[in-house]
Amino acid sequence: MKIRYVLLSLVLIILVTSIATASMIIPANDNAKENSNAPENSPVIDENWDLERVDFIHYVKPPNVGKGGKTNTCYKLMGVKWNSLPVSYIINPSNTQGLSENFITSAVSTSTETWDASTSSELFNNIYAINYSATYGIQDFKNSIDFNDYPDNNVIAVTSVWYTRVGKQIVEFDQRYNTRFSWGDATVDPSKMDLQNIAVHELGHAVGLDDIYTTTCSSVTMYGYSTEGETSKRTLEQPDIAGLQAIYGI
Ligand SMILES: [Ca+2]
Ligand SMILES: [Ca+2]
Ligand SMILES: [Zn+2]
Repeated sequence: MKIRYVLLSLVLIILVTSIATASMIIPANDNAKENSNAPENSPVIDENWDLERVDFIHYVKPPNVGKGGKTNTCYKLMGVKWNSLPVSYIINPSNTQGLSENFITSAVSTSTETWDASTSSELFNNIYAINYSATYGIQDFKNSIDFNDYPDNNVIAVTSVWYTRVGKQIVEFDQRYNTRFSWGDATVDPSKMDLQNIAVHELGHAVGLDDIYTTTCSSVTMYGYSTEGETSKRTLEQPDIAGLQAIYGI
């Protein structure tokens, strides 16, 4: 996977620390291994804060998706969590597709509250910030969400999560929605990539849930593939809720 090599190269350039550590957070996803097209997560180590970073790449569904497989849970935990709640976030609504600020902030905040509604923990701050210069991918302890080009036609969105090596506390997430896709409300226009649908999925990573690639689990929100017109991820399925509650309580 090209991305992985780029990020690994970065690691090599920035520091000469052990690659062994870097590889330890690649999820041992047996189901994903069944599919040669399955994405791999790319860890990058930040030396200054003793943080680790993992990128979740959300792909368009490939023509031949996996073989399916056995799973008991249909959810997977990253093994990291926020200790300091609620999580505040910043939305940069700037986009070249004519999407209104209100449409974007509404879709994203509805998505954060979808997770909140399934645990008694207040995960996401009800109040979000809007900042037209917020940018994805900068480790600054600001949780930034933006719309911009991601140089891969198959990548719908990416969420980066930073957490402490010791204690496994999430300290930051950033998200980018790839403007190579045409975003919108798929209940109005099924040719669009539904923003709320993808946002709920991506925000699952922001709170500590991993992707699921098993086709028998394809109805869950944390299933790792999507297509235009899909809106089923707007609502959580029982395994998504079980995963969330395993981390943050009922
Ligand atoms: Ca909330
Ligand atoms: Ca950031
Ligand atoms: Zn994902």
